[in-house]
Amino acid sequence: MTHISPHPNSSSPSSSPQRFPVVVVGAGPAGLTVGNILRAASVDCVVLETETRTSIQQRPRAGVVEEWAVRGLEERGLADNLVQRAERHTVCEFRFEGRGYRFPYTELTGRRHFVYPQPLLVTDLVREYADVRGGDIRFGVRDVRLHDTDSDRPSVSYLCPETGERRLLHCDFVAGCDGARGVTRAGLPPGRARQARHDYGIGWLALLAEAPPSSDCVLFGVHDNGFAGHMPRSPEMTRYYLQCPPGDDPEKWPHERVWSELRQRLAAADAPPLIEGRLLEKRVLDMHDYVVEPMRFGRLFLAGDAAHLTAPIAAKGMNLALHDAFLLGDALAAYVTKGEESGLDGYSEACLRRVWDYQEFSQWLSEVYHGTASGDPFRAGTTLARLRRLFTSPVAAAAFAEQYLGTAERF
Ligand code: RFL
Repeated sequence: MTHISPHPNSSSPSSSPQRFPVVVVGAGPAGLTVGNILRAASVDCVVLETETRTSIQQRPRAGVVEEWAVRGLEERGLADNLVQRAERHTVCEFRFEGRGYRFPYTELTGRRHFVYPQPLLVTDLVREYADVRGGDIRFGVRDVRLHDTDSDRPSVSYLCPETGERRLLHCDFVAGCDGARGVTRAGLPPGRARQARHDYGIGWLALLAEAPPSSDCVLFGVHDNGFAGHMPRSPEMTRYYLQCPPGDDPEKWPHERVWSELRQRLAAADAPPLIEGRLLEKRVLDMHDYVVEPMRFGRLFLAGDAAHLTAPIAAKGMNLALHDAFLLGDALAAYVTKGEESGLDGYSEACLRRVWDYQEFSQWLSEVYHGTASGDPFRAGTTLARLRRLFTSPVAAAAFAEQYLGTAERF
């Protein structure tokens, strides 16, 4: 957090300040959902985004949306395309010791996963916010800074991409939705926030293949060479993951090596061969999680990856971002339109209960995925025991399904 300098230098505002009840920093799923909820309640806000509209609409990332999150979007008028176009998944499959084991989670719970690529969801949310609900969104902003967020008169400033001038926005609240590399978390006053972090000590090579899925469902390959994942994204696109050393160079993974490892790690008797395709994305993710507590500091509220990162092990990050955004958007709207404070007061605690539950599940699932390749025969033994339990104990299967789908009633 900085204070605006009264001197006429590069960081002083060069046009008259504007005023908004809420400034939202970041136009990812979290920020755009908050913005849409505010616009629907006729609350004025502005969304600041460092990238261009085209760039955020094309960034390939998540794909799995949990059913409760779809309902939450639907209730807020944000899920028309998703409900029409998303694929419904009812089963996933673990492959280990050369065999495939299908896990029919819908049969156990009645709930499904929706598969809808994040760029499509972001495209829908931007269109609804900017083109339908008439929301103010400023793309390509630079050097966003927060000021006086622990006072009753916070403000946010940024450099305008067209003129290079610093613009100042006064507001009542700042929604920090700028993801893992944003500025809002970094601007927290030292000593006011606790950041818990967990490093898995492994990497995943994240791949996006221009190839139809090779199975009707998500596949998890648990193999001595390391984990491999197969995630259908659309009839033409499939996301794959390969466990690799953290910090590995994607250039060490040419086309032939990628497909050879995928074939080995996803092998199962009687399974059809993988359908190969051009690799459109190839990047190494170092697996780690963090959680910032609390998620509120005075007039600054963090949401989504800005507040907590969940390695994509259990496909939870975007779902948590949406959960935060529902609570924050509703709470801000209730405060601004009706003066109700309870939503804002309870925001951090309500979000963090689900966040910690999902973090714990990711950690548990990580051991299932990575234990056999750890080189430690003890961990390999317990990993296989966890897997076998899922397919022999109905109680263990029901508990896994609940966590996998995020359906627990209370967290
Ligand atoms: P985002 O999506 O990162 O959006 C933040 C936005 O803020 C902008 N920004 C700034 N704007 C203004 N000022 C600044 N200083 C700014 N700094 C940054 C950024 O440009 C961006 O537009 O955060 P948000 O909204 O919290 O959403 C979080 C999700 O994007 C993330 O959790 C998921 O993508 C995680 N994730 C998955 N989540 C799931 O629920 N299901 C999945 O299947 C799933 N698969 C994945 C994933 C993440 C992946 N990667 C790349 C880590 C697969 C992958 C490969």
